[in-house]
Amino acid sequence: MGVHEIEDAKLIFNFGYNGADSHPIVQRRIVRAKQKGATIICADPRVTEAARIADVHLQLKGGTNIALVNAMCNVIYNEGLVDQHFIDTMSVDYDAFVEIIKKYTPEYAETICKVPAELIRKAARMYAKAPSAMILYGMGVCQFGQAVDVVKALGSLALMTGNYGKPASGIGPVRGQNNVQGACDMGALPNNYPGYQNVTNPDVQAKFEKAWGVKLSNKVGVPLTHVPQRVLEEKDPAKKLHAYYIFGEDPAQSDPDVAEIRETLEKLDFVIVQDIFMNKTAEFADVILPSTSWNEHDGVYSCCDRGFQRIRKVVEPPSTVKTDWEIICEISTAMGYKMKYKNTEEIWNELIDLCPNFAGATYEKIEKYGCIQWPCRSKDMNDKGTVFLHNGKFATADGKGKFYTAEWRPPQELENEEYPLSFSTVREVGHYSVRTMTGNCRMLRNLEDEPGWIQMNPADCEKLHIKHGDLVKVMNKRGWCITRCNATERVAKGATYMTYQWWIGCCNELTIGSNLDPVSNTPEYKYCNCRVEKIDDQAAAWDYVNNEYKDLRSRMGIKMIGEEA
Ligand SMILES: Nc1nc2c(c(=O)[nH]1)N[C@H]1C(S)=C(S)[C@@H](COP(=O)(O)OP(=O)(O)OC[C@H]3O[C@@H](n4cnc5c(=O)[nH]c(N)nc54)[C@H](O)[C@@H]3O)O[C@H]1N2
Ligand SMILES: Nc1nc2c(c(=O)[nH]1)N[C@H]1C(S)=C(S)[C@@H](COP(=O)(O)OP(=O)(O)OC[C@H]3O[C@@H](n4cnc5c(=O)[nH]c(N)nc54)[C@H](O)[C@@H]3O)O[C@H]1N2
Ligand SMILES: [Mo]
Repeated sequence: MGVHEIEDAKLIFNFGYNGADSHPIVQRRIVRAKQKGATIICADPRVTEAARIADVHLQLKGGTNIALVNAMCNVIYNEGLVDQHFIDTMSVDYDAFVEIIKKYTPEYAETICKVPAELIRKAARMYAKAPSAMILYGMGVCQFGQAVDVVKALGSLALMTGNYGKPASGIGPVRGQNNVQGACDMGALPNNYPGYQNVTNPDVQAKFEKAWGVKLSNKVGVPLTHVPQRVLEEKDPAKKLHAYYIFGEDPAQSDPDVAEIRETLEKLDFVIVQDIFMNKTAEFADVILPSTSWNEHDGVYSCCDRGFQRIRKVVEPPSTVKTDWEIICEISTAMGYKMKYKNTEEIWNELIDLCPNFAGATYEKIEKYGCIQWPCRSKDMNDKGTVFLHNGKFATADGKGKFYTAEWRPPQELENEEYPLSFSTVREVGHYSVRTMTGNCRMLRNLEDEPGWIQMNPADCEKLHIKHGDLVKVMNKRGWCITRCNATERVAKGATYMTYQWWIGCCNELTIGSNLDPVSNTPEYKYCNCRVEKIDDQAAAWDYVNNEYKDLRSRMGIKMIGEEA
């Protein structure tokens, strides 16, 4: 499917995704769908903008996604709302799936999710009866120790109602960053070459060895979130990591449990950071390589709908700064493998020649059509690629959709007496991820600045005798930070939310790094516990925040107009 189809959806099931803050342009299409008469169901523990305009808001307790999805499937099954023909002809493993969902009656799910059983029934009936329904999901699904299970369960919900292979249906991961899909497509994963060709497949290995004239390893690499363990705990010398080449990533700010990350970066023998700005991680680097930013180089991005799009250089970079690909070529050459390309098109042509699913996506065609959605296998100018991945049959080996769900597993760290609140982390509209880019922009800093906010229910604030805007200390057994209290009815009692953009109000001092999804290795950013403490001396706390911020910026060499470094 394509992102534009959202506008034509008859029903949107918006699940753990807050487009209004994360992707305002996508959210505009959701609003337009609503204006055109679409029904909207939103599953989110907060009253997000999507929840506000929804016909049904399933305000579940954080960390209970699969219980809710199973219960919706249970209702659809028990009330005979399934698409039996689709199930019979297009799927496998339905019986095993039914065995699991049987237990998840809406009443049982209510005890876990805290969503009234009748509301679950209402949402399930709406979803199943819609002429076509589209699921959009985001980090409220992915950032849990149980994440991939939920994605598959949502896929099964679409499967049992025949919601595939037609316009404005299916299940859409609204991929996070503009080019995160591209990073995966290009093989920036521990287990794949470009084009999702597995490193353990001998034929694939032989193909790349021949193309590059080298001997390649058939071992899967290390996922980002395994790095601390490989540095701090690994006993096997063959597996222990000694060096870390980091580019386009700021783990000291964006990885969970940053105290552990700092220890990891300190213990490593050698750290290279390649970035367009100074960041927290660069403070630990032995070598810093400055590179050009998105408007200073050419390239190709993939959108979340598998569409390749060109980006073009519009600004001449300073003469001392190279593009990321030139730096990689020079390092590679210095290490003994002569890597040389004239331009990005030459790199792209080599890539598409080695990836059958991308083979037809030439620069010429991307240029002509604006966007080519892979798979695009032929160079024929009329082949514009594939809009519907699962059209007529599924893109699996047997052409069938595979039913799957699992029992609910609670998050690893729950609220307790010492840390009575749940703690979750999300995004905000005015700042981007580790804030190097938006934090260096005066206009955006005027909009919102350190030390960020913690969203709390007003009843919890009252109990703690704190007011909206007060600085508070947020802590758990891993760490603490200082931030401002945002008293808001948008969050339920007992739950708190911070955005992960802030350097001083740094929520990743608290997040948990040890509960990874077993398949995706994504950490449980969306759930751990915390305690919020009132700060009596507000003036001293503001001094602390301002001094820490000033210190950090001066170490990073950030200087704003009209400001001393
Ligand atoms: N302005 C801005 N835009 C961004 C970014 C940014 O930093 N700033 N980051 C980009 C990136 S990297 C990404 S990945 C995307 C992410 O975009 P989103 O997927 O929208 O990410 P989040 O805001 O982290 O989480 C989405 C929602 O999940 C909800 N949630 C929390 N726990 C649960 C739960 O247990 N169940 C359910 N169903 N929902 C839950 C939260 O309340 C939140 O509203 O945004 C991208 N866009
Ligand atoms: N608590 C909490 N933590 C989270 C999340 C959460 O929801 N909660 N979300 C997680 C998610 S989904 C993501 S994607 C990560 C994002 O976290 P990161 O990937 O660490 O953050 P970004 O801000 O996307 O950018 C990383 C670095 O890339 C640099 N950069 C930008 N453009 C270029 C370029 O062209 N070349 C080079 N070499 N560098 C460049 C930026 O200056 C920045 O220092 O954060 C994760 N961390
Ligand atoms: Mo992301």
